Amino acid sequence: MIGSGATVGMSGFTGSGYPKAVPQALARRIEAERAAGNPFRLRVWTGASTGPELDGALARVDGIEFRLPYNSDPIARERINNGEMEYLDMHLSQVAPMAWQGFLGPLDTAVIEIVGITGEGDLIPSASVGNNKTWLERAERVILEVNRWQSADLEGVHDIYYGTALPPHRVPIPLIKPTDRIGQPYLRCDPDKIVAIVETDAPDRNAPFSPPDENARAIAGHLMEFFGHEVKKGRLPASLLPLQSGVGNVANAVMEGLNEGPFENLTAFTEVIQDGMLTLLESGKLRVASATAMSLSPEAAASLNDRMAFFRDKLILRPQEISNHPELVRRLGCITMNGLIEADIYGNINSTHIMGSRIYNGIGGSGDFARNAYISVFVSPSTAKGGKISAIVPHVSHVDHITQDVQVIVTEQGLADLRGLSPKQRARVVIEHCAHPDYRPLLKDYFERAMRDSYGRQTPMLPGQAFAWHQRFLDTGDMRP
Ligand code: 0RQ
Repeated sequence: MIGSGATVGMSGFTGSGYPKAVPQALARRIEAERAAGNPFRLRVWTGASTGPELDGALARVDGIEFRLPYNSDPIARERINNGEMEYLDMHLSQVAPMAWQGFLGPLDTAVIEIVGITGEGDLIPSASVGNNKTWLERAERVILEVNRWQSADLEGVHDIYYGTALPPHRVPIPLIKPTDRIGQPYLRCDPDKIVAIVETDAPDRNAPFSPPDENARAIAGHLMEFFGHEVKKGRLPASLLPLQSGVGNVANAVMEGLNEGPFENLTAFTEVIQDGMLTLLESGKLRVASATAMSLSPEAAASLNDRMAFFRDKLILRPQEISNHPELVRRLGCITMNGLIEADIYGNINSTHIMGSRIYNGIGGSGDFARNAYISVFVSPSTAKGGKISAIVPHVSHVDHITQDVQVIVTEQGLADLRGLSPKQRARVVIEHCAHPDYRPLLKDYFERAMRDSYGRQTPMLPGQAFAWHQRFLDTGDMRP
């Protein structure tokens, strides 16, 4: 059912709801074919990152020729950075429309994890929705994995919207509040396309989060103070606005900070529900979380499974083209909070590439949310690798979010509010409030020399020196002189 060179659309988003059995069987087949002298590689599309049984298993046997739109598997990451796998890192809201527009080529087979099939033949989605609706519609044939491990109480949590169309037939999406349900709880699939059903009983494998350290707590503290100030100034309501929180340890810690903060009646219009958001739902501070996937530590996933009856009316899982829809993010006025690899003094953000060329994960949904946010916040410790790397640099080595899409940067050192500031004003605030003391004088020195010697004074830059810190790290393993 899946031949060499096939394009396979799999379910799965940030380690949840991905197929577990078929990808591993494919990996064994790939090894056997290769041993028999037959090269066998696939093009793999998903919602976002998956788990070791999918990306890990296929990458280990070098079975992926091309991958989109997001990856966080370490083996696949290594293959990509060695140049052995082509990787298209995309805005997650754009994957389904681009597949429909025909921009990505044909889709041969969909392999989708579900929780069950109703008597009417509808599919009960699993712990993530991602691009499943689109894969089921676009693929020539469908293989289903019915996973008994997922809670049967997931039924009813999902809201699958079937009203999207291609231009010139597109209409507004009738979602007014994050709590709105605008679709149906089930995925549809033409039964004639279903060529196999596989039963599994296997957990989603998500990495545990590290407990919030001092830096993460400091970042959360600065943000809580900022939100309080904005409420006082009348620029935010007391219940804030719909929150989006990105992936990663720091983003998770910010959620925990909100749990200790004064804000009540919160809502989330986000992409993934991490442990911290579950805690907020449990405490009642958060009323409802709309997303496309759960992304939980093993302990939180087990606890959610046990207590799904409590959580189910507080969770809504939607297709990622809806959870991340730029028009909805702009209209709802989301407060977006995402992690970064590095920021520069002007407020450009690199979320994806180490030293400009090695991919870490991908842009994910951060671009969908940041550009369209009411307030776009980026959070990070001010240094990485024990202080050998500054997260605040003269110039980012790769750009994911341009300065116009970034309003606030927070590190453990402080918060830079960049709204309404020109590039030179931004640089002074970022250096003063966000940079680590080890690097602050070096950044000031660079900026002053750029002010003096730069070709122009709008965004002062010394092209020959802007990447000197990155080069020094590559040469010596430390950005510091
Ligand atoms: O690597 O674990 O090997 O030490 O990057 O860094 O500080 O733990 O941060 O977990 O919050 O992730 C940008 C990667 C931050 C994430 C990123 C190294 C650091 C560590 C992780 P080690 P932290 P977080 C919606 C939003 C893009 C997608 C997105 C991300 C590792 O937030 O993937 O936002 N964002 N999606 O040591 C070298 C630097 C570094 C560095 C950090 N400057 N140089 N290494 N690291 N800064 C959700 C979805 O889209 C699914």
